Amino acid sequence: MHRRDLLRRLGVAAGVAAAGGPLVSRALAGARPRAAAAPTVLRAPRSDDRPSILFCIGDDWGWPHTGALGDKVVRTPTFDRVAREGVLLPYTYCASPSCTPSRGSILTGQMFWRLEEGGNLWSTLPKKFQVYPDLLEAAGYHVGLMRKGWGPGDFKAGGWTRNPAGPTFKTFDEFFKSIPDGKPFCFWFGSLDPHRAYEPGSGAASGLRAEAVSVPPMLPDAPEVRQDILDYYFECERCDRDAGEMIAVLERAGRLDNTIVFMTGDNGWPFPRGKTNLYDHGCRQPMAVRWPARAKGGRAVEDFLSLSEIAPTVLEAAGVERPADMHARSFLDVLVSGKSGRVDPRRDRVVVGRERHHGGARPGCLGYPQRMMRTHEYLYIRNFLPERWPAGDPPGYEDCDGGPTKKFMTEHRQDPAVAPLFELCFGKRPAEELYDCRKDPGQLKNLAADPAYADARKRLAADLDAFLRETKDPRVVGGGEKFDEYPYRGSVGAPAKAKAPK
Ligand SMILES: [Ca+2]
Repeated sequence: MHRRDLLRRLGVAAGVAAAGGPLVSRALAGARPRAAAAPTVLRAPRSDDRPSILFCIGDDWGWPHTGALGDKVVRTPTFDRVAREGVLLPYTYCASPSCTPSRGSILTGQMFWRLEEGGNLWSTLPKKFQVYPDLLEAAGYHVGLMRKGWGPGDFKAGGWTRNPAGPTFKTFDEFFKSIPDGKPFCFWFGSLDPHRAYEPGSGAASGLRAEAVSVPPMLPDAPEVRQDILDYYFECERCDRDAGEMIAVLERAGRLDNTIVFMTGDNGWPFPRGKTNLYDHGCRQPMAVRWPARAKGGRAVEDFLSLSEIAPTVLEAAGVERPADMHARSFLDVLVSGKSGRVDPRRDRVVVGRERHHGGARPGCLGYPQRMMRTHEYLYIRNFLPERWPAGDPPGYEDCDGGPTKKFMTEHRQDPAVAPLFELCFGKRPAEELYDCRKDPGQLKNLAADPAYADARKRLAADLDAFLRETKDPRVVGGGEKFDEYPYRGSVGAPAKAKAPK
């Protein structure tokens, strides 16, 4: 059924895209490839006609910090090229704004709350959850990982002998040379950028101008904050540059155009009310996908997308059957549709959630359980245990990464200009939050108690609840307290960033 669906969809798409359906049809039938007319200088290694996968993910690279998404300061020529020649997806969200559950969802095609211990930071991923790199490898793909794959956590405790994102290679060149002739590949480039800590002044020293920065409304506009943003941009640019070097290798070898290149980040930027939060700056991601062999370029698609949908998408593109419990939808149909704007009317919402992030954020290693539903109009958030502190207990607020912006806000929390922002970023929150994203794009004014929005709130609450029940979220069907009981496999001290050689 699944393969027939795929062929039907691609058959429809063949009428739109010039490089029609026969490529994938042959791959599904197991046929050997014909030599493609590619602009090559180097021809080795040849692939069969199934698409290769280059998945580039920044660590804490948040929306909208790319040129293609309108940021006027950060320079991201690689992302911008992928978007220009591919599909820009500005309504893409991670499954959870925390490294481990976000990456677990990407790999398994499951919402993080279905991953047991894997729903928390610094956890493990039980081996019973199948991951797309393994499934592609079993189908004949050559698989590799560079730098940060699934994690942080202890994958061996879950029964894995290697990182669930694949076997580790030191460089992309080393991986590329290891591809056996005729094989498609699946590579995960997990940059360590732009995760904190930053080198103070690195952004300004690279030519970025503090006065050009647009400080979002939940942060104080102070020189310390502007410099912190520039230093974050410096690392976004390094991530973008590293991905560009891999794309250049593929291009020189004539392997680029039948490679699906993804560029995204695992959670929002590491600033107050960003990473670990369910507001746009916490969980909305830059996302662009380039695949000229099948997906017409130069398009922006405004459908909602979850990073948990990458696994079913690449499996469908490769003609590999998905596991029965991989419930996330594929967005291959959207990619190959050739259309822009809102393409699939069913993709009018996305759901994101969070369990335990930093193990030292609250006494007893407790998390902050919450779920949200985002539509084009609204953001609705349900906080299951509002008596807890969302950013972690004072005075440490350990669920917010340390850095100059957090330090500035903490030191100036009594200043009249900073106090309301400090409360927004670090204060307790009610059980329900509702933001009108059309009037309040910064998501600052909670309307959950406003009678004028009662209908919207009720509708979103019911829709969110229905989705959580359908996907068997322990927080609504029972067993949610287990997320607080799983071991925290990291240090409760501040996690250090393991920097790769520059
Ligand atoms: Ca991260």
